[in-house]
Amino acid sequence: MATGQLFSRTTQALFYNYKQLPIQRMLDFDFLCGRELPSVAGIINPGAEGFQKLFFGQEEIAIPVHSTVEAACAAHPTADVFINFASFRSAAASSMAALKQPTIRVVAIIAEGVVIGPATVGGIQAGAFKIGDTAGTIDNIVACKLYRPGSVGFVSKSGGMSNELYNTIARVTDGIYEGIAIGGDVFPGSTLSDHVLRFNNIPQVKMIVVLGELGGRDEYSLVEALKQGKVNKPVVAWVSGTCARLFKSEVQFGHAGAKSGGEMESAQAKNQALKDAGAVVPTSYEAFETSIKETFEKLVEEGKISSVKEFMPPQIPEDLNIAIKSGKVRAPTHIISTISDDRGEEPCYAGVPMSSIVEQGYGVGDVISLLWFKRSLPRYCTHFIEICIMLCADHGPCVSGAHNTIVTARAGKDLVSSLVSGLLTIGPRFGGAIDDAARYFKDAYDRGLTPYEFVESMKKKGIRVPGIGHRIKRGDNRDKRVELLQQFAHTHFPSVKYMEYAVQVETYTLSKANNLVLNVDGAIGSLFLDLLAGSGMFTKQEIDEIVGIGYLNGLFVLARSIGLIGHTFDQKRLKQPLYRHPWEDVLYTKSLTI
Ligand code: Q5B
Repeated sequence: MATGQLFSRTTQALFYNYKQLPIQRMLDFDFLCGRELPSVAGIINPGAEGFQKLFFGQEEIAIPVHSTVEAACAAHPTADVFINFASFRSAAASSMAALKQPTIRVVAIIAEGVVIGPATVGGIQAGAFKIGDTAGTIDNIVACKLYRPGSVGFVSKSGGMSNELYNTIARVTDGIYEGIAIGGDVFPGSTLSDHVLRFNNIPQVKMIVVLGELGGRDEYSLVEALKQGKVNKPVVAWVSGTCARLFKSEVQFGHAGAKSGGEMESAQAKNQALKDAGAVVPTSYEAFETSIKETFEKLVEEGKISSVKEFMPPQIPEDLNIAIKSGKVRAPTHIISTISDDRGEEPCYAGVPMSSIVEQGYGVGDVISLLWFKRSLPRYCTHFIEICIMLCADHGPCVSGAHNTIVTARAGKDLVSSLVSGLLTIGPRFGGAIDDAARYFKDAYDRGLTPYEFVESMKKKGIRVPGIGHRIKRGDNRDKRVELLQQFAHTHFPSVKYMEYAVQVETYTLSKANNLVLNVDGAIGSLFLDLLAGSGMFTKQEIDEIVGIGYLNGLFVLARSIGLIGHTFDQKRLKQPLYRHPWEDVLYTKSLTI
């Protein structure tokens, strides 16, 4: 690299603070310029490590993430540019850490909110390397021909005005070779003359454009360099802020350093000094473009600039989200959801906003209606659902599910593991017979089978009637839960035909054995058939679908989760040790031949 050259087409940077957009813009610029090596070697994200996926053209690449500046520099010894996107709170410490690294040659501090400096929008070497968001959008970069080098070295205090000048220079010359914004702070990291002197040493730079501004004395170091003959390339310069004289009092412009101070710091005085030192200084900002144009054309006439080889930069693939937003492309979705939506101001369950659910005093039964059945059900229906949940919440520590949860909790497992261990026992014999009870009772009733025909046909098939039978309940010790559900339905349901059929089935099974009672699963299964058929809220087809899919075991799963969670907490609270089943309770035998 020539003396004074900061960047090349193989320069790589370390990027401090994970900011997806500016990093992606740097990589898009690389692709536009035909770089083979991504310009970001690594990301420093304090406290985090791993990789970040970003696009390099159409491909995705994984950029390493390091937790410290030191680790990043050690991992990427050839990355010699440090781009600091730290917050103003950590900008100083992270910049100092970078400056201490022997591998770092250039530090660009982009930190927002740094008041006295240094902070910059960045810089760009056309066709080679770009710092962060410099030069704006890809469209602007293409319009300003920054994807390939021209012959103009440009330095500016203002980052915003840099974009303006990149455009102007692209229109009236062969384009930018390198552009740097030093920032308009009182204490910039580098001066205008630092860069002009660098440009003077870069053979590809044939002319230099400088945009200063009122306030401070930085432009005078350039005046000195010009006077001392240290710059032998044409310099076109303008110091903006001439309008400050129109104000009676001191004026502070956008930059901390852009303040009208004494006469020496005025734009007029600095423009005059630059002109006297030999720079081409226009009479106004409007004439700046003409001065740049004329200076460039003179160099072309003198044969000092040969024409640039033009090429069409590749198209950067558009981000899918942006393209979708603009209506340019359509993409298939991968999931359909019809029960809830969290995209608006507040989440909705089946179209009902959360605030309505709270304001209108909805209960758990209403929420289940919305999320499972996608409709608001009459109050007696949602009340019935809530009663099912309450009655099935627990049935003591000895039932299969609770036992498993207790054993799991005592093995030291966490809440979710203990809960799931209990839930996994719910099935055709324990708690999970509601759907089958509804299916078989509905089929038998709708086909007009007598309880005798139904039970005996099941026996022939070798199937136990779901919803019938219990380990501890008997004809003379009925399940209270079943009685409570039946009482509620008798009072509130328009019809209880399925439940009455189930009771007739029970009467028959009880005649066979005293434990073949209608159990809680059978009661819920048959009564839910009555709810579906009698509420007038479901079509026949919908009822068949609900029974076919099997919604109703969900009631037991949901309800029993409450109890299983309680059993987990109980065991933990009681600090119960690991459970081991006693030997005495196991029949150890070798005589069985099964
Ligand atoms: N037999 C529940 O059986 C149980 C028969 C039957 C025709 C039947 C059994 C059964 C269907 C599934 C069902 C839900 C396994 C139950 C629940 C939640 C719980 C639990 C809790 C809670 C009980 C003795 C004789 C045999 C059998 C015959 C039995 N059931 N015949 N249809 N349904 N029911 N599950 O006591 O001639 O001697 O061979 O599978 O609805 O889980 O509290 O504990 O809240 O947690 O072990 O309430 O009924 O009876 O197997 O000794 O059978 O009766 O064929 O006849 P048992 P077994 P045989 S509620």
